[in-house]
Amino acid sequence: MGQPFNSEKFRNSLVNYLNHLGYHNPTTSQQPLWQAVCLAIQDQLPKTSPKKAFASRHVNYLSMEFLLGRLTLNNLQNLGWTESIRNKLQEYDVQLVDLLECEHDPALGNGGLGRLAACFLDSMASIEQPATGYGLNYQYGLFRQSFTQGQQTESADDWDRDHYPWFCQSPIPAVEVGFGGQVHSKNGILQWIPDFQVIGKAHDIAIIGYRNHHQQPLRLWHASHPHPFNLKAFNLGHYANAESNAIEAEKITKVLYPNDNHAAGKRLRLMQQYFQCTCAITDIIYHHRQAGRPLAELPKYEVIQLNDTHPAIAIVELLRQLVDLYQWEWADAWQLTQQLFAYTNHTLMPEALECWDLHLFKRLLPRHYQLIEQIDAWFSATLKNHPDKQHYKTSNALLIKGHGKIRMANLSVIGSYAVNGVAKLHSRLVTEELFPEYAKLWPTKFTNVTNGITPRRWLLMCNPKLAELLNDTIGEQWQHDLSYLQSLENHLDNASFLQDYQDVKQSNKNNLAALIAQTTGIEINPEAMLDVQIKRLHEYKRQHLKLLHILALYQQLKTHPDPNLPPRVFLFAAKAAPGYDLAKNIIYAINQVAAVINHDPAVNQQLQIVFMPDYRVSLAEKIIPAADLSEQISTVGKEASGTGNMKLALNGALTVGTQDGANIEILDHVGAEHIFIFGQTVESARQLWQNEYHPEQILANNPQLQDILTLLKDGTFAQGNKQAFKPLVESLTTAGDPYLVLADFASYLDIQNKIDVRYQHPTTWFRSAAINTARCGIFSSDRAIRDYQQRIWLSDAQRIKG
Ligand code: B1N
Repeated sequence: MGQPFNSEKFRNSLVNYLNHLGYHNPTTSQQPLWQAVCLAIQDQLPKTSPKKAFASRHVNYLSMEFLLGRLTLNNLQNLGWTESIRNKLQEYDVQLVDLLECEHDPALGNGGLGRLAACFLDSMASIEQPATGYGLNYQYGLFRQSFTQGQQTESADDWDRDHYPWFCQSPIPAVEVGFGGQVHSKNGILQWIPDFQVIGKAHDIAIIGYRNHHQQPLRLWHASHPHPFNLKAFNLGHYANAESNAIEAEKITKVLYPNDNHAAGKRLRLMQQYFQCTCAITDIIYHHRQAGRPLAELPKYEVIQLNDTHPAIAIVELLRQLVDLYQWEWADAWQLTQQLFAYTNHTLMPEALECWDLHLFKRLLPRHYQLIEQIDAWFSATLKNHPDKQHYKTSNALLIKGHGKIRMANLSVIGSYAVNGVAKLHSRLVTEELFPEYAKLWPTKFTNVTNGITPRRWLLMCNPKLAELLNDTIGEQWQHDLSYLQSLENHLDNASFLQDYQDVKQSNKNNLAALIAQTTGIEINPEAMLDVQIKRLHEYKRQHLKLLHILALYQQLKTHPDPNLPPRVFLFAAKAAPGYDLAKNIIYAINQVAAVINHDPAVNQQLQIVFMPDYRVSLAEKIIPAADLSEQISTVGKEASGTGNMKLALNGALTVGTQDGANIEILDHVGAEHIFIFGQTVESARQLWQNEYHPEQILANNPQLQDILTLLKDGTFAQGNKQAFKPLVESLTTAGDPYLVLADFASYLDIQNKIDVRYQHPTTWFRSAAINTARCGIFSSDRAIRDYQQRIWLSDAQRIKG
């Protein structure tokens, strides 16, 4: 049920807001009109949600990233007001679709991890799991990307947070956050006197549940300085110091670090983390006490879910507040802390596992450093009677003084009562490879919760034609419970349903073709197979393996034209971290190859390549409904889960993928006939890594591969410049490439040939596509949240181990 919409009230608010913004009629320029419409919608939202009896504790979801994407249509849809607003605007000759384009994506995240947090907020509000999201209100989100002669150029993503209309009033007290300074002992009591203070102010966005009159906050903190500058320092004559502290405060929430699966190790990042954690912990304790509850009952009512280790300092901050501010005994405080936190691990990649430099940490957070030493000592003490004590200590301590490091993953495991990975394979590797000793010490701590995606944004909203076909075929129940998609199985032999399904896909492809023409100038063949790889650019995701496939086809068509090869459009969209040179070289190579192939009449009827710039949520929403083939070709064991794979499969793209992350579970659900799996297994890859991987031998035995690499080396795609793609080519062959690209090359080409054959039979292809939709209901984030409830968030007695 949607909420009642008051058309008269909406009209009045709209006119008021426009007047306020200095405009006098609704047909005014689109940007202020969009703002006024959103504000007028907000006016009708109830200020509080009805109280209900809840099955599990209140969840505090701590994440450095929330990749929300545009909220306007999402909110309208969840409220059930889309049609009312569309009609109302038409009275003024304004089209809702045009207005929606005014919203810049709030891009406060890098990729999968941040987007997962946003899907979880939607699901928690929709299934009424009480929750607050805690994050940072960055002034600049993930950089915007454009291409200059094929090379990535970055620019600042100013999303104009000060005028974003979906922020709402939050009557939350500001928080003081200290940095630096010293710890003094006064009458036996330790006192941390920070060097400087920063003020955290809460900015709330209401997360609106799906048609349930329910909403709850995403609380984003904004850092500012308490005074124009540090008056004390100023009065003492330390002018430069006073000024620099003030500037530093503003810097904390200036910009999102643009790294995905990589820890930068920078001081400012540590400041961001601590700032966020202190604001969140202070707020959680404040509300708990406001409700008249004793601190000791925190774990009875609250749980704190850590979205990877980025907010792990919250563990130490809670301990500090209990010991220093509330004068708890250390042991009691530590016991309570361990009952409150749960940690989700999202990566096994060594370069993404955060380790803080001990000296940096100690200078910025001297009191927290002492507490970490105490936690470390506590951990050693728990091993007192362990037969393998020494080994356990050295491989699992959170402080490694010899290397001057603090390991945040170790802190997270030790400080939490539950630890989960994000897909079955990943969770297995978390216990077998990342934390084998902890898993032996505390076997019940570890569990799996496979990721999910919200079907509201990733089907209902982004693919309205498919949603309508589903409504007509199986009714609307799937919108509330995605497992109802199973009932599509009854229609798979119905030729007219399959034709409609195919027509929906074609219509989505036509729309995307128009957008591609508009943004890149490339006229794609909308009838061709649309083969998409859309995700962050990273060697482990292997966009360069896709490039090798394209070059193989190019080479083949140049030497042996084959009119039977079905035409394909290869669509890439990906941002590379600004400091990741090899990733940028891969982007450059794809763009250069595209420029040549798209203009070569010998091949461009069958091969077209498009690299759409500035991949973001709102672009994904346009690509996913149109895709035929979903590339999920990461090196096995490296992609913790993936969530793009789920979005594409749900929208009827067939997957070509390795046995990695959640691909394996997609395979389990859709069945081997309806997915294309290739490449190494975790076990065979493990052997290659151990001793046997020699890419130069693979190359020596494969003339086709030699020809392809020659094309990249002889200047064919770079106006004669033989060095243009040197970093890329060298990564494939020298020093035994850890991403095993050449090891999977032959089997990748092989499976791609099978895909070409299958695509030539549209009835079988689209039947498989519809089967993917029917069988992917399990990947709803509503299901994931229910798994969290049962396996992690319920009280200890009620928990079901996954
Ligand atoms: O988290 C997603 C998974 O689906 C992906 O497989 C995984 O790669 C992704 C440091 C990360 N893991 N780690 C990060 C992001 C930012 C950063 O600064 C690491 N992202 C993932 C959701 O589970």
